[in-house]
Amino acid sequence: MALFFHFGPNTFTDSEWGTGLAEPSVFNPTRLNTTQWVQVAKDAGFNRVILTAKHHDGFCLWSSEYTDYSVKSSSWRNGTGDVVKELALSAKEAGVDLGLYLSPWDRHEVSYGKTLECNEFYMGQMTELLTRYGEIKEVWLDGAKGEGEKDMEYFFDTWFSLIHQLQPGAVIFSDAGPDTRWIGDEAGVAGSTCWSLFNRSTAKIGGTDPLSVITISNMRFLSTSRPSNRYSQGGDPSGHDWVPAECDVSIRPGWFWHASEIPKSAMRLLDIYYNSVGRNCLLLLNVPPNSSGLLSAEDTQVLQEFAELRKLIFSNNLAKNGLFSASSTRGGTNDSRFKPFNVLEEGIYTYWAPEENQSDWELHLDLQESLSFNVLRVQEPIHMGQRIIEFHLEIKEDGDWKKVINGTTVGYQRFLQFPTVESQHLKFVIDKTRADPFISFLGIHMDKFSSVDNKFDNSSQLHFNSSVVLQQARWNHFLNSSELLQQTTQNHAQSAAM
Ligand code: FUL
Repeated sequence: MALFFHFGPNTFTDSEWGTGLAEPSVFNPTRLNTTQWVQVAKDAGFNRVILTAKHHDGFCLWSSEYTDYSVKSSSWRNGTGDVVKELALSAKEAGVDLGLYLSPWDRHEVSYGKTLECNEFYMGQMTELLTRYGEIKEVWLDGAKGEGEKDMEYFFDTWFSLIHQLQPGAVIFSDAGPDTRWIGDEAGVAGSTCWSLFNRSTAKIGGTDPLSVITISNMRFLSTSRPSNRYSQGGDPSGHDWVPAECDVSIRPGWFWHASEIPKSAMRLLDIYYNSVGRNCLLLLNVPPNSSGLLSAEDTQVLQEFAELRKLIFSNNLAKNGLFSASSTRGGTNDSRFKPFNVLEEGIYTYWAPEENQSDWELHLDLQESLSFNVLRVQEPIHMGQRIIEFHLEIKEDGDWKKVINGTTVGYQRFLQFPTVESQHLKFVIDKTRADPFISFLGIHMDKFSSVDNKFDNSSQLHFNSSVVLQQARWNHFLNSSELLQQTTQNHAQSAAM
């Protein structure tokens, strides 16, 4: 998971897509503290941060030699400041990865629209960013631009070669990869079938966004959502390229900070987590720094609660004392390399493998006592590809096997929620696979917070896909903040006592 920081003149002018005409002097974050940004990320369990080094307005958060439209023309630190540098230092000190977003669409730059000139300008700025600030782990770019904007060609392949040449370890994000792809929506929701396999040639980077105006909390701004893309959401089991998806979503309605907006609740973030991280994706959560240059207290509070929820649910694997057996084990039951018990070890490098050429693939689990649970967590050792197409979970109830939930695709990590069940015996069955299936992790968990039982009842299902406000109201109904805080405090007290 990574935190996204949208920051720049828009933060001070209450806008989303800046026109590129805002005076540089508007940029004046008097208390800017990138160490706080990184610490918040780290404390909430995010190990990467990505900054909008330049958004569509063209204002550079570093001092670029290719334009004066940057921090050097602002009054912030008398024009000597460099946000990218400060963030790079804070991230390095904290051991958190750094990524940078350099928008190709530049509404300030006069060469925008002149293909050769503008591509050179973009590559010049990219070179500055990738040679001045140490190791960059991700480069983020998109093809977004407003309707009626000047036409020009972006030399994507040349850019990608330059990036890989200057930063061989950097992952490049765009609508079509090459290394990680946009999931196709800005809600943080992946397809319930989600392959890392993909055909890059089938996807297109960008297009023209409709400049629709939406009203939230009496504030009007441009909708930044792009048309949804089902191909990106699901990936492609026959795809030739390995391009895992990244789900970008903002903690607030807008990408930039606006005084009038409030963050989503921790319960909403948990739901997003199930639908992104729990569906084989990276989650890129935007938490916009405010006009003081800090992450706002209400956002950091929600992030802490979100981290606490994940800990309460996922730190206790109910399968940990279980006895595992399998339909078959490669090398026989005495071969410890592929034994079913390996699925209890965290990570992807130890795994259960069945004998070759089987048609049944089952993992049996005896919990040694009857337990209640409502979440399944599965991982595949993806260094050997993504293989599983369909699977299901069964429990033994009154002597009979009963199906609890069906799923499609696992990949790096898959979470499945279902109404709470109680049993001592479970069977994880792989129904369809592209090649011999392997399982590297299997967890059984109890989520007491999502009220998933209500999620599965028809009346509440009606509301489930509705607006943030409705969802928030719904979550608040099940768990209000003070209840969660109480739980959090109790938990801290318990760990302190241990
Ligand atoms: C989009 C942009 O238009 C938005 O402003 C935002 O930066 C989002 C993450 O990507 O393409």
